[in-house]
Amino acid sequence: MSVFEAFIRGIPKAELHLHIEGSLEPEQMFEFSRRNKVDIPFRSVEEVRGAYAFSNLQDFLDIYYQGAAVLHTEEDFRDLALAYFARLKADGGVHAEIFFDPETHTNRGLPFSIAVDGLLAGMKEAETRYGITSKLIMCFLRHLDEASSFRTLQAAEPWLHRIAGVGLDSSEKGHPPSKFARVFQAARELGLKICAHAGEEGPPDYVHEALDILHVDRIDHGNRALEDDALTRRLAKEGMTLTVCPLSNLKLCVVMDLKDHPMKRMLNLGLKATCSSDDPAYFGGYVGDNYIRTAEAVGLTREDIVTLAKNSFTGSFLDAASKAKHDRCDRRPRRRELTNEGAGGPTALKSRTNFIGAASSGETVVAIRPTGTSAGAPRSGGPRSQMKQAKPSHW
Ligand code: ES4
Ligand code: ZN
Repeated sequence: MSVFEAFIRGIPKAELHLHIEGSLEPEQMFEFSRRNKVDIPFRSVEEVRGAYAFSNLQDFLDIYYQGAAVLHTEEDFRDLALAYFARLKADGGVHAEIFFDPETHTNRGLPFSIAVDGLLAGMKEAETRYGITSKLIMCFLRHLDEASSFRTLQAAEPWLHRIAGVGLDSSEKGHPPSKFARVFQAARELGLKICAHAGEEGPPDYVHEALDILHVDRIDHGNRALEDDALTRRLAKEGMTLTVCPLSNLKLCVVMDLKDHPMKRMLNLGLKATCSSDDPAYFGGYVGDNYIRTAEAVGLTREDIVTLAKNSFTGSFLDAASKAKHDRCDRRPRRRELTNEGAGGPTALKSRTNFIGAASSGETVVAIRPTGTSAGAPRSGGPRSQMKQAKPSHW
């Protein structure tokens, strides 16, 4: 491992764009299919991986929904989440805000509680085991109708104190944010944070709609906003966080070569970009790989890496005190890392150990021990404590 790679993997970071169903590795697909006696149309892990060749988002989604069908029990969702958090830990992750797609599961007959309770159990265990804090974001599938999203919001009511926000995902083209204006308004009235996939495959207009109609707190992807200069300037001026996913963009042919990825351009334009993995089991890499491969491809500097890591906290849904704690982290590389740029071998590995070990030894570069809000802790006060009164008329 090179020194630069060790620096990237060691820097404390949050992952803000991760579909937990997209962390289902082929090995787990077989394990859960055996456990639940569900047939899958593959005979080996290699065959599954061989099927992961996509020309666009829809190609991927067809296989992704099929994969998610092996998840049946709370234990499956808990195990899935825990396996993801273990990988995040290895990549220097200290916080994650994870998406799940309730309709993917309720539409095949699972009660709403199975996915949400299983995931919350995994999130709680990850905090105990790995010190990783997390938040849960419930996504509406945009290829379904508005009524389905309202049913989902209603089904989520008993869990809303443990759900940080709502998102919008699935097939983008032909399903603009405006289709979900009313359900997002209802979610906002309930005090939920708002994000939406926009400008992944869809036009810049969808990013405008996400801002002006859904009133998003974050844009997921946002790549195609760069086609509109005024929109780009607006996103930069408003400090809107974009959760950018380079290996996803490559695998889904949003970019044809990682060298063409706009991450560097986004940072140079002053956009508040972050780096995430989206569906790592399908796209060939977790968050660390996304940072490293993008850095290599487009020439991200250490300063860019620090900016991405900082943006991942400032753009998170953590409260101000937790953000401040993460912000106090000193991310300066140690002298040896500066002088050994690009070098690999034993020195690099030693350097990584020092970086991570710095938390307890008080050295210059500190790996944060997070103390943020517990994933499962119920909240008091705030708009959602008046949830019942605030229930929207569409329910
Ligand atoms: C997704 Cl990459 C991507 N885009 C839109 N929706 C999704 N759901 C899971 N992965
Ligand atoms: Zn996504």
